[in-house]
Amino acid sequence: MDNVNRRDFMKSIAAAGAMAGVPAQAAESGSDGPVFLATWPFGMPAIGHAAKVFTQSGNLLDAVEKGINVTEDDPTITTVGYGGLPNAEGIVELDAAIMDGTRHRAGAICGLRGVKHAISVARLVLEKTTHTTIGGIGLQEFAQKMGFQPEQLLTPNSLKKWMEWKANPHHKTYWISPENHDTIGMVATDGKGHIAAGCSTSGMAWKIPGRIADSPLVGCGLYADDTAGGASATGDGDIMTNYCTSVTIVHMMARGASPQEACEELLQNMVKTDARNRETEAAVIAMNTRGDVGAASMNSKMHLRYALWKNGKSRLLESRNVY
Ligand code: SD4
Repeated sequence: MDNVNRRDFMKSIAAAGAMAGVPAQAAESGSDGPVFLATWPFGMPAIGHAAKVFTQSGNLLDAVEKGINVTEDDPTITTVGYGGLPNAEGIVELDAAIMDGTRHRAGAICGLRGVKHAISVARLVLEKTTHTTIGGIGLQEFAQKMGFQPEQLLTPNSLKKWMEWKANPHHKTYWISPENHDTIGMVATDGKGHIAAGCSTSGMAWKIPGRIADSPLVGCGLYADDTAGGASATGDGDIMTNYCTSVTIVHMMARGASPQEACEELLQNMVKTDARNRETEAAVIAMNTRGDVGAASMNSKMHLRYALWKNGKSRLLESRNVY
């Protein structure tokens, strides 16, 4: 059965189920309360904290922001915030974005230097300005105006790694290895149909200064829309940007695909358009407005494990590889 037919089939099953009062099936379906979904094992403490913030404040965007701050604070995570591996010049540059599916507005920042809470700066772009995305010198000034004090984001470990890379006469440039990528992406619902999403990354290690990939681009690294759901992406952003991964997944869900079907179809479509993408390190997560979730990775080279907080419990789950 091809994907489109399979989706129609799934939709007809879901419709029949709804008529009979049976909930539709999905990879992880059914929840009355809030649900938090995040990429990678380091998403576990992030969703735990997000759930706590949501319980205390009832504010979904606060929950996503503060949850992601936990990952940004951790110096042992070399791909996000403090301790993230730097660009080719040895400077840490952070990308982040946050999106409110209710207002259908996002705040995003690209190439932020000297502030570890990149998602919080993105949140302030959303809340305090009429812009969506800020980068360059203006971003540094904006962060300062918002009260962020400059801080050193290199740790002894990340500095050492950069010096080793720099000193190696055969060093590869602008490459990805399991060591030097992994974005925190989070999608959340309050259990009442509202969706929020956020992501934060130091991007590809040793990147050309100023390089911007998928994470801070609305529709690529993240997307949230209360009419359908939300999604986030992790992997080789130089490739994934070309597929507008997150908005594509959300639009598939709007047309009736389950989050799991949408994630898998997105990755399959990447390979249909270019067979070389079979080797791309790419993974996606998604959630619909009912709190059903899905996750898929391109292949075992970058097998995504993801964190799910649902019905009061956190679990680490395995995504499905499409190749
Ligand atoms: C980037 N997509 O900057 C990010 C990195 C990432 O898993 O997500 N890696 O390309």
